[in-house]
Amino acid sequence: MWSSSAMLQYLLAACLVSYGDAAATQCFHDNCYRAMFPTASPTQLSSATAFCRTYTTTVNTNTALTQFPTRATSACGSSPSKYSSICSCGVPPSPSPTCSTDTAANLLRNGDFECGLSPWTTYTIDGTTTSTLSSPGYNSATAFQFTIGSTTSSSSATARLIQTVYNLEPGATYTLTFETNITGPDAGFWGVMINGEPKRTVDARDNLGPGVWNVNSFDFVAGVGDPTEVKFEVITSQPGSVFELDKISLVKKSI
Ligand SMILES: [Ca+2]
Repeated sequence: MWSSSAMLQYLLAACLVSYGDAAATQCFHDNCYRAMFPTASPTQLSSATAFCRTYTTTVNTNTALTQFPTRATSACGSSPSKYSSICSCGVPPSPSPTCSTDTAANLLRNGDFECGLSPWTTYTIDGTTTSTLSSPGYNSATAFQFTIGSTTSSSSATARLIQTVYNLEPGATYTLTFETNITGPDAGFWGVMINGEPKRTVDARDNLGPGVWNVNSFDFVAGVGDPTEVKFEVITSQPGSVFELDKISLVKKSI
């Protein structure tokens, strides 16, 4: 059984330990970025997104391209590489394809795993833990599943599921909602991190208990960095246990 002190230890340890994940590209909200992606203006944000999706997001050295948004040229100049850099940092991902049932407000893509795994990425601590798309999901065809192989530690993550989101508004409150299903009362727990900060643990015994779907959610305030990493971690010492996730959404909270 996982005591509350074990989970507290996880939260405290996670505050201090860098997991060595590949860091997301560092993006700075300088004057050029703010001119391109004004968070207070959905219309201008939309036009910047449209521009960036037709413009390469790698460094573009074609100086003949001059279709830069006029409002941005005073802050960004006319260097193609500057626009490539800003676009690669700031352009929101494409909307979820039609296979997904995600709501339009969901800032995560394919949060219901009805479109496969992408753009989620996985990490496992050794070669014995596997990730699959399982069926059925929570009120749907498909969920995400880790099946735990051998475990080497009960205090560090065995497996992780990660997605990066863009253009959260610094200082605004967001709600992360997710469904969990963990086999066995002593299997362990999911830990959830936002940009490396532990925010929530969900133990197999929490809510309705193990072997059934449980809905979880919490609010957090977005920081100034962009992009934002959303990470789910499995903390377990029980080989053979199964940890599922489904219907994950990240939505800006209305005031
Ligand atoms: Ca699903």
